[in-house]
Amino acid sequence: MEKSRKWQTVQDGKLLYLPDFIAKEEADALHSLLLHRTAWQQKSISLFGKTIPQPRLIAWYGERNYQYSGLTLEAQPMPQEIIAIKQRCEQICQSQFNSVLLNLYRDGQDSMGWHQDNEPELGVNPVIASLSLGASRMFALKHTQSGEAIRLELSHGALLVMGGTLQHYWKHALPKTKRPKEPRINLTFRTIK
Ligand SMILES: O=C(O)CCC(=O)C(=O)O
Repeated sequence: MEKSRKWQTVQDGKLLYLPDFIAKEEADALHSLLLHRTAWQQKSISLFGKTIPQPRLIAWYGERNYQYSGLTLEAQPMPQEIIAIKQRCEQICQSQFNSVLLNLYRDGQDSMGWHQDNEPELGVNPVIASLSLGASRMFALKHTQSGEAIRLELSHGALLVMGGTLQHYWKHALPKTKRPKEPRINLTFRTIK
């Protein structure tokens, strides 16, 4: 995709991709702070009648609890350094966020399966701002009807924003990789209505 500060229109949705949203030194400091200071949790989900630990660690900050995949995440107050980044994302997106999900992928075997961020409490056409810190990983999008695929390498300090009707028509995932990978932290800013 083109490296511009403008929304890119894709089939049934829009994306904004800023590979250099945060400069390296600042991204290094934020990655290290979040890695060591976050009270990371590993939740379990039910899949085909089995309870299995999610292949990643998470934390949830905001004003409200969040329910997804049968889990309830208890809201914790957002730390000041995350509020500062949230405000910069809000400026770029021209949207307000009141919550953030942090994901820690400890290595290439940690992952996120295909899903849509379409829980009713996110609103009809949610804007989701996703900041990447640490190891670069492939992010995959797939149109649910046409099968069109988009792959983006999300590197240290990159911001990807999903908007418009994208969550109605596209699934997204962070696949596992066999390549050796250092930890990656992802912050997805959202609004819980
Ligand atoms: O880690 C990522 O880039 C994806 C995160 C994601 O899909 C989500 O939190 O819904």
